[in-house]
Amino acid sequence: MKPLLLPRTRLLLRAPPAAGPGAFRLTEKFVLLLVFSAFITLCFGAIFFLPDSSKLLSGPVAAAAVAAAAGGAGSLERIRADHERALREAKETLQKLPEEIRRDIRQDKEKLLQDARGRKEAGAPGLPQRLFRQPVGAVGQEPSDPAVRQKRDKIKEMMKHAWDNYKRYAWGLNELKPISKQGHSSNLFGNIQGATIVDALDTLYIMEMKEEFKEAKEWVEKNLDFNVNAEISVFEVNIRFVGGLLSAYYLSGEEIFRKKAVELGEKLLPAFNTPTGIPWALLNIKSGIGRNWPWASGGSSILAEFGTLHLEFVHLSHLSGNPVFAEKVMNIRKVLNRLDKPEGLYPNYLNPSSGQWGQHHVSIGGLGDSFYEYLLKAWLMTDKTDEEGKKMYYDAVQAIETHLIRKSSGGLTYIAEWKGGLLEHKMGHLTCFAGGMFALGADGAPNDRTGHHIELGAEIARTCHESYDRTSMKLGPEAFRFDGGVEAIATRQNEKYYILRPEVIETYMYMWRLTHDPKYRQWGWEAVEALEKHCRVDGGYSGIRDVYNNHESHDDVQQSFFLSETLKYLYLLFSEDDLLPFEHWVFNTEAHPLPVLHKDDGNKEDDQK
Ligand code: DMJ
Repeated sequence: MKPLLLPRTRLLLRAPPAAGPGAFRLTEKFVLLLVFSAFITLCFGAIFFLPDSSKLLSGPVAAAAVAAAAGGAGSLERIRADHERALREAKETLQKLPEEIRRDIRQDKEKLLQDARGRKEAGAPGLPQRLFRQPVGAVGQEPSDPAVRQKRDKIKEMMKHAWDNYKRYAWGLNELKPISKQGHSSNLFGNIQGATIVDALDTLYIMEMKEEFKEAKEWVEKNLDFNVNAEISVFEVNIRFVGGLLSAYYLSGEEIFRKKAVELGEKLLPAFNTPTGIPWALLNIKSGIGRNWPWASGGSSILAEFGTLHLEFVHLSHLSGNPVFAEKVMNIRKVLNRLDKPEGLYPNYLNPSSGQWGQHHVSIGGLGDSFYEYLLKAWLMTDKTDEEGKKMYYDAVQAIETHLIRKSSGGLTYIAEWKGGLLEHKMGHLTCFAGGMFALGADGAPNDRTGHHIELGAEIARTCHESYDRTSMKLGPEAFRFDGGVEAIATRQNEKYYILRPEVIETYMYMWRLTHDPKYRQWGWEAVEALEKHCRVDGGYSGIRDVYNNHESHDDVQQSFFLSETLKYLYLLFSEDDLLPFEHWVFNTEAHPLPVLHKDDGNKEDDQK
C-alpha cells in the first residue's frame, strides 16, 4: 500500500520509544503540549503586534509623550487611552486565526498599492478614453506608373539618408550638422530636445519606414521631456512638437503621442496670460513667464506666430476633452475682429497689452504667412463649418489681391510687401506657400471665383519656379525682387541663401493634386535633382549660402523641416491622391497632417467616454 504521508511527516508522528526512566507520563505530556502551544501563540501574536507598536511610537503616542513631557494630566490620560487601544487591537489580532491575519495583511497591502497607483494616475493628464480607428489614407497605394514609383522610391531613399545620418551623429539632439557631423541646437526650442525626431515621425509613418518609426517612438517614450527650465518659441514648439505629436497619434493611434501632445499644450497655456489673451512669442515653460522678441515693434506679438496655433489647439481640445485650448485661440479671433484693419489688411505686429497694432507692415511671407493659411485650414478642418474663419480668409485674400498682388513687366505675378501704404517689390521664399493656399481655397471662393483662385495659385507657382530656374543651382533664394530691372532674382547678398525650405515644393504638391498638370511633377523633380547635386553630403543634407554661385558653400545645418515638410511634400507629389486625401486631412504649417473633424460624425464618433 502507498504511504499516506510524506516521509518527513511520518517521522514526526512516529510512536514514542518504549517507556524508560526518563520517559514522560501521559498527563505530563499533555501539560507540556499546552505550554508549548501557548508559547507558539504568543510568538505568533508578537510578530503582528510589534510593528504596530513601532508605528504607534513614531506616531501619536510619541507625540503624546512629548506633549506629556511638556506637562499636563490630560496628556497622560491620552497616553493611557492610546495604550489601551493598542492593547485591545493586539488582543483582537491574537484572537484571529492565522488565515484571517494573513487576509488582513493582504488587504492592507492591496490598499497601499491602490493608493500609490491612484496618486500616479492623478499626475497624468487624465485623458478621456478614446477608441482609435484606422484613419483614411494613412498609407496609400503604390503609384501605378513605374517611372513615378521609381521617383517616389528615390525620395524615400533621401529620407533614409537624412534620417540615418541624424541618427548616427545627432540622435536625441534637435538637428544635425551634416558637414561637421554633430548635433545642432537652436534656441527656438530652449532645451527641449529631439526636434528632428518629433518632426519626422509622420513622414516615417507615411513612407512606411516602420523600424525607424518604432525607434523614434521609443525615443519619445523614454526621453522626450518637457519638464525643463527653458525659454522656447511658442510658435515653433507648437508647429513642430505639438503638430508632430498630434499627427503621429492620429496616424498610428499610439497613446504616448496623444499624452505628450496634451502635456506640452498645457505647458504652453501660460503664454496666453496677457491683458488681451494674445500670447507672448517666448515662454519659459518652467516659470510660465512670457515676453516678446525685443526687436518686434514696441513689444508686439507677431501675427504669423499667434495666428498659427489654431489648428493644433482645436485638436488638443478634441483629444483632451478640455475646452481651454480652443477657447484660447477663439479669443485671438475675437480680438482681431474687434480691430480696424488698414485697407482690410492685417499688420504683422499686435501689442498684447494694449491690443493695438504695432508698425503697419503687411506680409504674406515671414511674420504674416501662416496666419492666412490657418484661417482657411480652420474652415476646412471643421468640415467647412467654421464660417468665421472662412469669412476672415476670403476677406483677407480680397485685400491682398487689391493691395499686394502685382504683375511684373515680364508677366510674372508676385506678392509684394506693404509698409504703411508703400509697396516693397520683394517676395520671400516663405511667400511661395501662398500658391498652394490659393488653390486649396479655390473651391469655396465667393462670387464664382474658383477658377480665378486656381489661376492665382498657378501664377504664383510659376513665379516661384522662375526664382529657382534663374539661379545657378536651380534652388530658390531666400527672397527675390521685382525692381531695379530684375525679376524673380535676389539682388542682396544676404538674400541668396537656401536653407532646405519647402514652400515652393509645397505649392507644386497642391497644384498637382488639384490640377494634375504634369509640369508640377516635372518641376518637383528638378528640385530633387538640385537637392541631390548641391545639398546632399556624406553626413546628410545641408543648406547653401549662395544659390547663384557655381560652387557650394554649405551652411552645415539639416533643418528639421527638411524631413517633416520638404521630403514629405515631394513624396506626396509622386504618390497617388489616396495618400492623405484632402477631404480627410489638412496639413499644419509644418506639414503635419491633422484629420478633418467631420460634422456627420459629430467629431465624437471615436470618443469613448
Ligand atoms: C517651417 O517651420 C514652417 O513652414 C513655417 O510656417 C515657416 N518656416 C518653416 C519652413 O521654411
